[in-house]
Amino acid sequence: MVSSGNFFEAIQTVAEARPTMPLLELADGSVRTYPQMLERTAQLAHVLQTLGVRTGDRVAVQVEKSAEALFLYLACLRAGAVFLPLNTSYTQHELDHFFRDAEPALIVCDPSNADAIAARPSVGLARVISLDAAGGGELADLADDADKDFPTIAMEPGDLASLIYTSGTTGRAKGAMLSHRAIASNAMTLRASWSFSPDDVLLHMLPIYHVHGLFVASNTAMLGGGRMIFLPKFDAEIACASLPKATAMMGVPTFYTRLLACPAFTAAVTQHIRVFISGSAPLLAETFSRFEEVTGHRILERYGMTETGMNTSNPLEGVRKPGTVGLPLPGISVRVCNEMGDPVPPGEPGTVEVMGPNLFGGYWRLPEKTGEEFRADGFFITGDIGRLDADGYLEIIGRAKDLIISGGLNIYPKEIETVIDALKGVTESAVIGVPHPDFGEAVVAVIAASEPPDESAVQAALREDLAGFKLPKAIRFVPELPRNAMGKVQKNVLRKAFADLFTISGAN
Ligand code: MLC
Ligand code: AMP
Repeated sequence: MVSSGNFFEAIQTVAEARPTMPLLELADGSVRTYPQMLERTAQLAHVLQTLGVRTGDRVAVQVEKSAEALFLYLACLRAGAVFLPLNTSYTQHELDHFFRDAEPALIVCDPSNADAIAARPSVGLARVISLDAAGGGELADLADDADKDFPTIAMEPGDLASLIYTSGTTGRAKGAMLSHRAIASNAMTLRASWSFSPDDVLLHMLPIYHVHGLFVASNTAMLGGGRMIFLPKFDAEIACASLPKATAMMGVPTFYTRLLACPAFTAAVTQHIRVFISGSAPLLAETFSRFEEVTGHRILERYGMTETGMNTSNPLEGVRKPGTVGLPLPGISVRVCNEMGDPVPPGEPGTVEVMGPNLFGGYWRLPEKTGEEFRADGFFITGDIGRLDADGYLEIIGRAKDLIISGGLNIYPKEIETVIDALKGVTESAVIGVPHPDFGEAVVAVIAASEPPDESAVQAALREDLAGFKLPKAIRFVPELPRNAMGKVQKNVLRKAFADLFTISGAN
């Protein structure tokens, strides 16, 4: 019985009804059962309390994916703490902002980074503790000695469960405040819409530091009472070997294009799969068609974002339209509006706006920014440009925000431009996304320079400050950047000029 607003209680209820069932099957073949999850999250929750983490305190976590890492997320919910996951490729420089802004009480990181992180002034009063890729380390050692029972902390539905940073157009990441209600409602909606049940085995190869792998995949599978083949990262050959044991897979479009390019990927390996789900970036209609030709499966595409969880989905039963992200999920309102916030007729493009119990509670300590992103009637302005067809299916056709999505990871050009512009000899730069056969979009830096620096010097400067996935896949030097009459850099002109930089033929 769910007795408070704590989302963990919903998972606990499922787990208690499955006293012997496996929850995770790991890369080494070992299994973690639902009861083991309950015991381990209890132990970890005790450790959190012992380390001084109180209700509402942030726990920042930058660790490799493992069963223990998933259990740490659940333990944070259980203990009423706020889970703050961080991409494992963030540099120390990037981490400073998260630590300063979120002021975590505890930072959990890989042992190889622990000393360096503890020495950062940005850490403030936070305690730093290690957890390694194998699920060992100081945190695990402390947990081993802790009690295996823990009374889950009662929470209000509106209380903060997780703080997930999403980059901003200004170059500063903003923390999206996600309540227990938002996470719970989205997980329950997805479980029901995609019919996740105890019979399901989800092939889970996504990172768990983002909404997709954490809330969409893990929460939905756990609420369904099924199990996950829980692997550290995506690898097409390993996916092909694992698919015959699975019933469902979730991934970003790059997973699907890489599968199609893998010789071991055939219809036979997919025959027990009931649904392939794609999201986080546009799935090209040609990938959808190729996938159907090879396997007979029509990939189910859905659409969401960190601030909202999932908003729309193509139906499990019924027509899945390629090139669309489907229909609004139950309980969620989706509209397409002009700049004034007035809905436009079907077929016309506009900004996608959403409202529902899935919405975040605003940006951490940024009330003004939060206010700018909401309409007076409570709809959230996503920054995506879309259009609704006559049947109510949503098509995402562009973005109003200056954002690149590469392999499902968001990259804000401003962050990269700031580093490049500071380099000697550089007049200014424009960072754009261009089509790429593997990543969907690739980062390209266009640099106007009086004395162009070496490409390697540009890359080295970027690597010093920024995570590897943000680095340009190509750099081009130009005499000057194109500008419109208002003096604004015309990134659309640059995108057109460099559209064929990475040949699209041969994709898939
Ligand atoms: C890694 N690299 C990338 C990259 N991932 N470059 C551009 N875009 C990416 N996405 C770079 C690394 O920096 C490194 O460069 C090199 O590629 C090899 O790194 P790797 O870790 O071995 O890469 P690989 O395993 O191939 O990873 C690619 C990937 C991964 C697509 C499998 O990025 C991935 O799992 N993406 C999923 C992201 C995700 O979960 N998104 C959901 C966000 S939530 P170098 O130079 O250092 O060698 C969201 C909401 C929603 O958007 O709707 O779901
Ligand atoms: P994030 O901030 O990482 O949560 O990324 C959210 C953004 O990813 C959305 O605002 C969209 O721009 C994009 N996105 C997610 N799913 C899809 C999809 N199926 N098709 C197109 N774009 C998507």
